[in-house]
Amino acid sequence: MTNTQYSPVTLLGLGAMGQAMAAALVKAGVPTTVWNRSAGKAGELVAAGAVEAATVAEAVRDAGVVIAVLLDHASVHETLDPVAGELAGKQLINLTSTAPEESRELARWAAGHGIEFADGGIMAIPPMIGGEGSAILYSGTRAVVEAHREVLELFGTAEFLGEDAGLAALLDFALLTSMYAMFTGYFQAAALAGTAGISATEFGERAAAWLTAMAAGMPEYGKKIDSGDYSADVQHLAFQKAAVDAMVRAHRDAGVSTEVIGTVQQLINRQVEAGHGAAAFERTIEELR
Ligand code: FVH
Repeated sequence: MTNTQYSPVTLLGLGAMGQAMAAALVKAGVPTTVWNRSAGKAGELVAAGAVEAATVAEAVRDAGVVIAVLLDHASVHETLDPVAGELAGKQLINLTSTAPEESRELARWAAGHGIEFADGGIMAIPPMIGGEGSAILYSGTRAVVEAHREVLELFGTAEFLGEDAGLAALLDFALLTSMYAMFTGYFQAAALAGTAGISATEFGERAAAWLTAMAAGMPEYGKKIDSGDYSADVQHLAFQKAAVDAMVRAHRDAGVSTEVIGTVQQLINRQVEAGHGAAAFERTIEELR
């Protein structure tokens, strides 16, 4: 049964994420209209109380807020451009993963059509939606997020970052970058461990414990970076170079590619060659800035 305390929500896109979000809305009694490009994905949602629209125009007509959870920036335009007129005066939240500049472009597009816009970065996978640990970062027009905060909190913690529509996507992608680099580091390391007959599962358990302990040091790394003072009493870059050079040799000796650890080696080498061997490891960020 729908709950009249909520204004109607239209959700565009019923992929894995869109379905999880629509299910959370329906479960809470939010009047929910769904649309998906290809048919056959709304069955369970309709059975649970959602309304399926045949067209995007029909879907957005009576919406209090329209939420797009599509594949990418191009699919957002492909879906919304034809209904820009119908969206005028309405509120739109894009939860599709888009690069920050793409989010800003969407904000300009929306403003040009009289649409109030906020963008979001989903820090969760579909099974997490509505549960503990699910969080969504928002930026753009604060009023859009605040007007629908109660509904948005059904997906996960809703954090508003600021008026720059690209900010949520930027932080989302920064966090994802750290995750991709961490998992790729695990793949590199598991390949090395595998040459000694250690399964990726067993190594994964060890790596998870090790990385959890090490990750606690990140804010301290951040303090050093933010201070700009890269002086180091111990474990300076020349020391790190010796260790990473040995790790690269270990991979070569074992017949394993050095692509991931080799990139770390190159960054450290460039800093040492530039005369920063006595500086802290954190100075490696200067190679990336
Ligand atoms: N799934 C996840 O773990 C991640 C978590 C973090 C955030 N991402 C982003 O969320 C967006 C949606 O992801 P998804 O998991 O729902 O993705 P899919 O299951 O692949 O569904 C894609 C939907 O997009 C529709 N679609 C694709 N192209 C078009 C188009 N040109 N016009 C209209 N709709 C389009 C697709 O429709 P169909 O193929 O079923 O017809 C799906 O509804 C995404 O940005 C993630 O990066 C999820």
